[in-house]
Amino acid sequence: MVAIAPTQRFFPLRAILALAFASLFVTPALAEDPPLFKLVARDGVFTPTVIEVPAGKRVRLEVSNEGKTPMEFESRDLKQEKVIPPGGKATVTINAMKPGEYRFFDEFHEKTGQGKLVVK
Ligand SMILES: [Cu+2]
Repeated sequence: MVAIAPTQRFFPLRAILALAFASLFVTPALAEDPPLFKLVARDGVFTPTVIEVPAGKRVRLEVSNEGKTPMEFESRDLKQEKVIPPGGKATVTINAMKPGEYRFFDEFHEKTGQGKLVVK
């Protein structure tokens, strides 16, 4: 049997706690997600219909389908296409864009489901 001095015995736990505490202050820069913008679709009605996002930056768009029917978030300008069931949501990442207006629509409710992304 090897006698362990109290200081030695307690050091590992203290070291682990110190490391855990220190890790709270480390900013994981690489894990940072692009800013998130939210869009709600409800059976052919987008809320809001216009979303302003910064130019030259990747952004994420969270589309929630709060309607009773499936919707398809689609944008030829943004090269996106995603079917979202009622009650579902999807997040699409949009690459850095030049200033301008980019149309999107709900392909399953195209008459009324229209909106645009204003990049500036
Ligand atoms: Cu489509």
